[in-house]
Amino acid sequence: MQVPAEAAAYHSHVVGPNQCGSVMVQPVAAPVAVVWSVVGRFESPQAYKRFVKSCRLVAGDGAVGSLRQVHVVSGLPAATSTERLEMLDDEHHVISFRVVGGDHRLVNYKSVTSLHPSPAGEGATLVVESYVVDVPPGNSPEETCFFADTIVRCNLQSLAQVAENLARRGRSSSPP
Ligand code: A8S
Repeated sequence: MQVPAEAAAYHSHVVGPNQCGSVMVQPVAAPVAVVWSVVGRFESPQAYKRFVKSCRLVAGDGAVGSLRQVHVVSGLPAATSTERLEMLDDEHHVISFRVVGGDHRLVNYKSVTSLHPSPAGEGATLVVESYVVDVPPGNSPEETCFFADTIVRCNLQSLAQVAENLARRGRSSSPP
């Protein structure tokens, strides 16, 4: 799916010689404000990220520069990840974090997620997520991106489900 023009500026990463990256777009049948209520909370990635078991802030109060420690579910080649909030724009609905530690292979992973009103119609959103990451020794760029793409794709689908459920609940409980 095509990246909306207004999203391009947020997702033009510099990809170094030993890095890889990609951009993904996820349509969501829920308004931007509802999707943002799920995505825009740095301290609660477990609200939609399937592989996150738990998370707590280890520095800061949720503003830019805060650090979170994520514990990953078992079965993955990782247990924890320490992540720094790089950008949080409540007005334009953009959030970005960088992986600064942990016991996994996605070194220097940096991601940006932005929300855009969908041209498909009122109350729908396009979520654009991009990342860059170092290619670890022993892996190819293709393998590295395949691994990260799989996780991000899964997170985006889960985000769509969570936001769509919230939007449905909101509609049914609002007065006629
Ligand atoms: C995100 C995106 C990714 C998270 C990856 C790609 C990760 O949390 C998992 C397994 C790993 O091996 C790396 O938006 C890491 O969270 C699920 C721990 C970083």
